[in-house]
Amino acid sequence: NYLKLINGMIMKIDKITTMSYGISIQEFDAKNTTDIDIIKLKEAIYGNLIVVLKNQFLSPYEYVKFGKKFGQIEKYYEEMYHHPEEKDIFVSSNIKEDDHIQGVPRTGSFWHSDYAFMTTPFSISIIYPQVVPKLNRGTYFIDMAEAYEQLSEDLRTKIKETFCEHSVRKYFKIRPWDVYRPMGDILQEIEQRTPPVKRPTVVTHPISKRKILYVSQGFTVSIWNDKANQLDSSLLQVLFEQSGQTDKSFSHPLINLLQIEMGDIVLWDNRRLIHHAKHFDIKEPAKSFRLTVYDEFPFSLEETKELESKETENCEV
Ligand code: 7UC
Ligand code: FE
Repeated sequence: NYLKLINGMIMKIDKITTMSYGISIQEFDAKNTTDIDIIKLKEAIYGNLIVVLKNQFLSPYEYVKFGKKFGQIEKYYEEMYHHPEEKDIFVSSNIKEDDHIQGVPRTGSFWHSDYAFMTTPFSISIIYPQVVPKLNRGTYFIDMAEAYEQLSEDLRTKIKETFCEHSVRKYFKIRPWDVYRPMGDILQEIEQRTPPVKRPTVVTHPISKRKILYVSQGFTVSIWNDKANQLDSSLLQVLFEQSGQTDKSFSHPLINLLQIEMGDIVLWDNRRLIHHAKHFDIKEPAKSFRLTVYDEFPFSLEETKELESKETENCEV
């Protein structure tokens, strides 16, 4: 519990005591931020993994304006998730308004990091709950840098110089206009628009320099050695188990639950954390606005090296 003065703004910063990481900030105004505030907030995200800004009441427009200060906003590639006015906002909702649902219900109810199936996953994810369920509020998180650290020496050696493939295919949501379309056509469309991407099984965070076990049950579909031979899927299964992703009771020591309440804006390090939305079968109204941002850093240090070696290749020609 301490007070910090940033450019005249007084903020009360607390550790989130129900989790093993994360901070919450009181008396901060997301409508009136300075460049220094944003730099400090970004440092806080990379250092604490999760930052919750309390008591924020922003319009969709103001929320987007706030999000843009963290970097380049990327709107979701599927438009059925878009907010009707602010297309940059991804809407997760199960609430019928004027006879239709805005956005998509029950999103992210599986272990994943946002856009892990795309060439460049987002750096920072931001969520702003609009309707908070009374009972099942919150999101589960796993710190995949910690998960890497806790692997046995043997496993760490086994996954050295391996790659994983990530795809959205298991969790692609059928759109209203897909009704009556043959399944094969839909599957083909998914593979064409979002072909699986391959990246090292262990990636290094460009700022914190921590090694991250980059696998998630939702999106990681296969594991390969450096000679492009596919390895037995049991290896991937062990990585899911060791990192806590197969624990259906969510009591694995690596799993942390973030509780949310109205007025919270939650920002997290999407390179390092995987998350799992907490939705239940009981039909409780829930609605949340998400923004996703690219910061000024490459996705990983491995990616930087890859780019550098490509550049030297080009020079040699
Ligand atoms: O509907 C969903 O759960 C969305 C998911 C497939 N993708 C979220 C993302 O940003 O990767
Ligand atoms: Fe998500």
